[in-house]
Amino acid sequence: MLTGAGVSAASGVPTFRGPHGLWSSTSAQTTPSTVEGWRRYRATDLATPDAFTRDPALVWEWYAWRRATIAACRPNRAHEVIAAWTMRNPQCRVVTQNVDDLHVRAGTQCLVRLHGSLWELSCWQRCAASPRTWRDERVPLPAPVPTCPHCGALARPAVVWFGEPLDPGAVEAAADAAACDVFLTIGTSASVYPAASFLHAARRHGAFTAEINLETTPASSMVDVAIQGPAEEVLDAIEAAR
Ligand code: BJW
Repeated sequence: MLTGAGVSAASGVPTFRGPHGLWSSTSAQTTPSTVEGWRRYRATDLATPDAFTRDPALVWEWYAWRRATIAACRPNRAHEVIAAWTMRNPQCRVVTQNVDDLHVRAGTQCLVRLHGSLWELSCWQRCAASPRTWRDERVPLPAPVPTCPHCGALARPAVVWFGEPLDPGAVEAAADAAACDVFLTIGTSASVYPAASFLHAARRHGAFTAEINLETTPASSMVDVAIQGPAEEVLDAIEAAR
């Protein structure tokens, strides 16, 4: 299955797109310590290597705010049901675009994290002395911008920004997971690639496909069954019916 920000919405983690998403409006004019404040910014102001080059402090402020928000969140029923499926069935694999760790905290097995983790950092200069990524769960982080403990250069969040390649191992594991009999796409706008392409791959493989989402997405017309509803309720009902 492929999951996106909608799976964490009921936990209080803001989605990116949609009416309540982080990138849904440019009109709010409050300080960026609230969702409304951050809505002034576009994806290209915050989630690209160019944005980080231009203003690392702004980008880090956004990530520090998201880390603080997410640290206060707990996995919801959608995470719990998905985790239970992976515990019961080792063939059930979860490919997530989410960087929030809530699938991990729910106990999900066989998890592929396509876009990295908000709780990991890497050296912006990719210095030879530092590991590829390292864990840093401090909330708040040292202001304004954390540095590489090995070379003193800027550290960056170990997430995948627009225009950056995904980890080849994660892409391979996701492609492997898409070679399945049943493929679910849950709580994702299905608008970001290559993540969205795994549904196409599953269809080519002959999988039965289903979507669970509050709204219609580009995936809705492609799947065998599109269920419109909140993931935490739909998954709970499916689990209760077993
Ligand atoms: C609920 C709900 C509830 C709410 N229940 N549902 C092919 C075609 C076109 C473009 C491209 C292409 N291939 C590559 C591109 C370019 C680009 C791309 O996809 N652009 C599109 C936007 C057009 N892709 C890339 O740049 C990727 N890199 C790449 O391809 O590199 C190639 C390369 C090769 C070699 C050298 C160099 C480069 C990288 C993409 C990285 C995406 N990064 C982000 C930020 C991650 C870090 C962070 O979080 O800060 O990932 S962007 C953002 O979008 C984040 C998400 O993981 C991702 C997907 O969002 P998601 O999860 O779908 O959330 P939303 O908000 O969009 O949707 C939420 C949904 O939930 C909605 O539908 C709601 O209705 C629903 N919902 N509540 C059920 N309770």
